[in-house]
Amino acid sequence: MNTSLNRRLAAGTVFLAVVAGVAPATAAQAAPGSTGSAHAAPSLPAPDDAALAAALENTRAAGAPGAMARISGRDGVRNATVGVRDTVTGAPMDTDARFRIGSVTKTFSAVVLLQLVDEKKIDLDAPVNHYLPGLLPDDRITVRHLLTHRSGLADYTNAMFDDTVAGFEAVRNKVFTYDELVKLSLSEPRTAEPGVSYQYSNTNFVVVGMLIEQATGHPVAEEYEQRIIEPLKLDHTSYVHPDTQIEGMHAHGYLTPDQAGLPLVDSTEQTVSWARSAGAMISNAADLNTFTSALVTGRLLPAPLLDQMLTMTPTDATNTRFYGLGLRRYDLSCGTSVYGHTGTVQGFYTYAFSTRDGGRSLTAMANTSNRGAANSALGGTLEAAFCGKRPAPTAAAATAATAATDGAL
Ligand code: REY
Repeated sequence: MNTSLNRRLAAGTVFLAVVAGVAPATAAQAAPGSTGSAHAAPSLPAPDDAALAAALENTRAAGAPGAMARISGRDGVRNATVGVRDTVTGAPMDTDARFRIGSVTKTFSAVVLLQLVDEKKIDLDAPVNHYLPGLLPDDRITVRHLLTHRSGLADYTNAMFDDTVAGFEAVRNKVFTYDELVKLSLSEPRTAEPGVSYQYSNTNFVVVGMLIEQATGHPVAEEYEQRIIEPLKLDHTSYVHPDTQIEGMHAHGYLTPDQAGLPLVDSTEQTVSWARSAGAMISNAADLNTFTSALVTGRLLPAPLLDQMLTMTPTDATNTRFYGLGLRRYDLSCGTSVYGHTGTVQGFYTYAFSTRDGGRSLTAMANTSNRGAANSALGGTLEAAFCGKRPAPTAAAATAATAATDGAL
């Protein structure tokens, strides 16, 4: 292994490559069709390479072994990386690397479910118990409540991962049935009456997986494959539950223990059975950009169902974060709205978002988790990619820059 490369990587050098020619971005972002309550979008600022590099550097400085971002769209493709995808071999982070996308899986599950709605196999406003008799303790919980995180079903993963490393090791090789996961949720009090409030819960998308399997008679893997992966030629995307490996060139994921000073845990290999249809997919940045842009441009769903998916309610008091049906909307500082999902699975943070017209998409990934500052810093790639804005330097980045300079002397 090239040790000077490693040293540069360790010092946080950001590698940035603009693959295609970049024309000034002037295209208005608004697209035909409903955007829920999104306001009219201004013209889209050009991405800022220095800002993208700074966001990744902040992520590394906050403790991620590596991070990457890929912007795709009508302005060309930009790739940026920092750090390593494997701390043992020192292999540099690579924008082609595959990784665990966590809850970006929810958007795939929502697309499949909405296709089944289109095929009249499922009604969005029917009770879940109509399709899965007796599964839930409340007949008022509808399919739409699941997709909007308004069922009130507790998220069993909070208790499961209360102790981060012990919780992870206890389930790393475990295979859960859907029923077992639902039972875990139902052993806790429900968080709200059906429909009343947004409460993010993995349980909702576990039940979505059950609905897909019940309505089609096939495993979700087959439905993802035939309805999304094959039509969009997402050659690096897979759902291999309960296999534990990530095939092909991939990033290793590093889980941060709760107690400071303990070594990172290589969490790359796991069944992700604790999440199944709520979070077990594997993909890469190019495929996720293809997926989010195809979704918003109507290549996966007919307009009425895409409109349903894009009908959003706020998830917090900032009025900049929204959730539709298995889809997030973030309103960025420059007035641009972007649509997609975030993911957190042990060792990996992901952001996968596209403008409403699909003209620009971003996927960003850091191979760390249980490290909130790194996740926030990685979120800075959204402002860089869609607003051309540089994040404020973080205290961690300033310290790391000083250390890197000292080391070079
Ligand atoms: C599960 C715990 C996070 C992650 C989760 N992910 O619900 C779904 C998502 C699939 O939204 C773990 N945190 C971590 C802890 C906290 O263990 N004690 O950060 O790796 O993507």
